[in-house]
Amino acid sequence: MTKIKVIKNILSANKNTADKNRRFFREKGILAVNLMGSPGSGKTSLLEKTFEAGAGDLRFAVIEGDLATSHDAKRIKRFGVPVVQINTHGGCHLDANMVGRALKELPLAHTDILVIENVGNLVCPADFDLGESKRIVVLSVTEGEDKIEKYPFMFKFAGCCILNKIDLLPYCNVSDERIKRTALKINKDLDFFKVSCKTGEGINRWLEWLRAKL
Ligand SMILES: Nc1nc2c(ncn2[C@@H]2O[C@H](COP(=O)(O)OP(=O)(O)OP(=O)(O)O)[C@@H](O)[C@H]2O)c(=O)[nH]1
Ligand SMILES: [Mg+2]
Repeated sequence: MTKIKVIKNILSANKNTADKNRRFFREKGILAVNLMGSPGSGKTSLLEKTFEAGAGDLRFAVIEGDLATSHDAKRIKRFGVPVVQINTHGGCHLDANMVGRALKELPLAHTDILVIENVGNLVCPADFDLGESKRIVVLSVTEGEDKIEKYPFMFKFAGCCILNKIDLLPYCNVSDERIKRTALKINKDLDFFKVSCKTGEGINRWLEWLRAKL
C-alpha cells in the first residue's frame, strides 16, 4: 500500500517538473524529443547519422543519459553539437529534474531541436515525462519480433517508432512488416520508419518527419 503511494508521489512530482520544462521549451521555441529504446538499439547512431546526413538547416542540442561513462556525449561532440552528459549512477531512466538541471548547462538560444537520449531501457523511461513534445522509440531488428508486445507501454505513448538495423534483416529471421503491423496495432497513430544507421537507408524520411514537427 505505502509503496504504491510513494510511487504515485514520485510520478506526480516528476510531472510538475516536466510541465515546467515543457513551458521552458515552448517559450524558447524548442522542439524537445525523448529518444528511447533498448541498450544498443542504435539511439546514438541515429543521431550521428542525422548530423552526417547534413541536418544543415536544423540546429540541434543533445542531452545524453547513461548509467555511467561519457561515451555517447563524446560521439555527439564530434559533430560540433552542444551536448551534456547525465550519469544516473544506477538509475534506469532519466527524470524531469535531471533534464531541468542539464538545461542550465546548454547554450540553447539558437536551438531548434533538443534530443534527450534516455537510458537504454524499454521499461522505466516510459513512466517518466521529461517535458518533451515527442517520444521516439528506436527498436532494432536484432531484438526479435516480440518486443513491442512484451514492452507495450513504450510504444503505446510514442509518436514515432524507428526500426533500425534493417541491413541485418537477412540474418535475423524476423519480418519488418510483421513488426510494423504489431506496432500499429498497439498504437495506430504511430509514425513508423525503417532505417539502417549503417547504410543510411531511410534516414532522409526520418529527417523529413523531424522537420515537419517543428
Ligand atoms: N549493422 C548495424 N549496426 C548498427 C546499426 N545502428 C547501430 N549499429 C551498431 O549497434 C551498436 C549500438 O549502437 P548505439 O548507437 O551505441 O546504440 P544506443 O542505443 O545508443 O546504445 P546505448 O546508448 O548504450 O543504449 C553499435 O555497435 C553500432 O555500430 C545499423 O543500422 N546496422
Ligand atoms: Mg547511446
